[in-house]
Amino acid sequence: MRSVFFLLLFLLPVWGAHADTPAGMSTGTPGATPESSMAPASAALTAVAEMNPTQGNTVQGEIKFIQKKDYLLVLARIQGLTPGSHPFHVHETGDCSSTDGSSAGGHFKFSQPPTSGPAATVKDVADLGKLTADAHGIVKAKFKNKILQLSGPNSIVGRSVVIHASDSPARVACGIIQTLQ
Ligand SMILES: [Cu+2]
Repeated sequence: MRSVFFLLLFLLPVWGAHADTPAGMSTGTPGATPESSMAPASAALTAVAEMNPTQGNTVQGEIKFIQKKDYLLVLARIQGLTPGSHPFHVHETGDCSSTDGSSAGGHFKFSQPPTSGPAATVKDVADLGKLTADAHGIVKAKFKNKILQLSGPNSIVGRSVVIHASDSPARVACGIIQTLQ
């Protein structure tokens, strides 16, 4: 009898605590449900190219693409470059299997070129800008790109990013653009 009393003394606060937790959570649930149902949609608007070196190079890092309302935010974190300025582009084929990066093909082009807006007057829509590596070969940079998109007929998802040498068109790194799930 006495042991039952002690057992109750022990369990009651535990039950109490457990009873509080679901009640507390259920008050948060109505707000949490729309947020979690939005998560997959917002995740689809972010893509990453994991950059790997071509043969004879040590370039590594990632290029992240985040779709904002009016532009595509491009975040680059790359190491192993030679110091200086490196052009980088979206290339048409999502294939980095060749040792020299040539499998990525030529520059990405719109399959449905727009006739108006900023993209209509740009000569090379594949141009992402230049990565300027410091003395340690490191770049952390961000770019606002008003031309490229992660959805629609001209989406760059499934294409590749190629980083070039600073002094030649040689391809020093390649990565396939993939959406984050
Ligand atoms: Cu290129």
